[in-house]
Parts: sequence; C-alpha cells; structure tokens
Amino acid sequence: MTTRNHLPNIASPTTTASATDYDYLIKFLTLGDSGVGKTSFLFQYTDGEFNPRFISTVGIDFKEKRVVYRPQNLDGIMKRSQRIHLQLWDTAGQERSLTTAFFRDAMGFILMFDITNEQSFVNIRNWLEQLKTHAYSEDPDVILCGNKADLYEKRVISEERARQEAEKYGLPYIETSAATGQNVSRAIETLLEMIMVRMNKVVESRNHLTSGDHITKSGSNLKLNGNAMGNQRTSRCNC
Ligand SMILES: Nc1nc2c(ncn2[C@@H]2O[C@H](COP(=O)(O)OP(=O)(O)OP(=O)(O)O)[C@@H](O)[C@H]2O)c(=O)[nH]1
Ligand SMILES: [Mg+2]
Repeated sequence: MTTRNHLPNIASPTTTASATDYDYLIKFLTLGDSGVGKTSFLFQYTDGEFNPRFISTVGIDFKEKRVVYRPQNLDGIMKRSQRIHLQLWDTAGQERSLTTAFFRDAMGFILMFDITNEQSFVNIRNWLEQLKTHAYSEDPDVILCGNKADLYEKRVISEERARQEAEKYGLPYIETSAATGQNVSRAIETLLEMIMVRMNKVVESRNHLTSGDHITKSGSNLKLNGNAMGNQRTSRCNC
C-alpha cells in the first residue's frame, strides 16, 4: 500500500448552502486516444444527445449529473439511498501531459478505445501506465469501454479480444456507443458501483480509526481528501 492509496474527493460540501443537497461528490475522468469518443460519450450520458462532428477537446472540460445510488442489500440490512453529484472530467486525448495533473483528483476512470481503431486499443496499455503513475492509487477503479459499437461493420477489435485484454488488467469491459446510447449509462453505473463499494468499506471501518487518522464525518456525510473544488474541507483516508 502506498501513500497514494487513498480515495480522493468523496466529499460533501458544508460551506455553500446550494451544495448541501447531495451526499457525495464523485469525480470521474475519461481517458483514451483522441477521437475514440470520450466527449461524445459524456455528452450522451448527460444530455442524451450525439454530435457526429469531431471537435477535439482542448485542455480539459467537465460535465455534471446528479444520480441516486442504491446500495445493494447483500447483508439483509436496509441501507439508505445516497445522492451523488457526479463530476465527469473530459480529457483531451492529444494532451496527455496537460491532463495528468487531474488524474490524482479523480476517483474513477473511464478508459476508452474505439473498436474500429487498432491503435487506440493498443494504447490502452500506455494509458494504464499513466494511471498507475498519476492516480490516487496504483490500483484505481477503472472501467474499459470499447466505444463506437454501432459501427460493427468497421470493427477491427473483436469483443473477445477486448475482453481478454480487460481480463489481463482486471478491468470490467463494456461495449458502448455514444451515438446510440448503448450501455453508456450502464458503464457509468458500473464504475459508480465499484467506487461506492470501495467507499462504503471505508465508511464501515471508520469506527476503527483513531483520532489521529485523517477522516472526518459531518452529519451523514463522509469526507475524504481535499480537491480542487474549493468548497470542501480537506481530510484524507489511507485505506
Ligand atoms: N458512430 C459513432 N461515432 C462516434 C461515437 N463516439 C464518437 N463518435 C464520433 O467520433 C468522433 C470523435 O468523438 P469525440 O467524442 O470528439 O472524441 P474524443 O475522444 O473526445 O476526442 P479528443 O477530444 O480529441 O480526445 C466524432 O466525430 C464523434 O461524432 C460512437 O459511439 N459511434
Ligand atoms: Mg473530446
């Protein structure tokens, strides 16, 4: 376990009145080569729309969406739904060095390739290397998306090959289409589930933390780590 191995940015603001109507702020980051469909994927998820024109992202951008997370009732204990404010950071495939600074602040990563583009698939390895170096943990929560599933006639990466690659890295794999919306919500929900499971483990273990540990709770809200939002308290959990 390294000092980077903490969950960042699970936070609930206490300093602004308008920001108190959700339980957790969670940041995701899209990654992948230019043109694989990161921006289109987020646009489809937040706005339910698709633009066939390619406008390459410059720098970094983000979109937001509120969702409700319902914890799975595995142990027979009813758990209350949690209101999530999702912040979806969209990186530019061409500007790796610029965007690595944002890796550390994200809790979950949507790693995307284009099923019609061999090179974007080959480059998954490079993106994972970058993640290992710059993310909050050497083992962050990542979902692999094979995008442009609607272009099946142009497919060059078979689903089986993609699944094998995902398995090699221990990642869930989902085929998506930003054009039709296929599996777009499902991909986000899968990643959110991974994070909430990880986070709820932290919540459950909070009673074991000593007063010297860097985790605080306010009302029903847990705060972990500081971030670039500017309206949260800073605390940190080495979990
Ligand atoms: N048919 C189809 N086209 C897609 C899909 N996703 C994206 N595109 C198209 O692919 C092109 C690139 O999409 P973007 O979303 O801009 O790609 P990006 O990954 O954000 O690229 P950068 O910002 O340069 O990193 C655009 O012309 C999109 O319309 C998809 O699922 N199906
Ligand atoms: Mg883009």
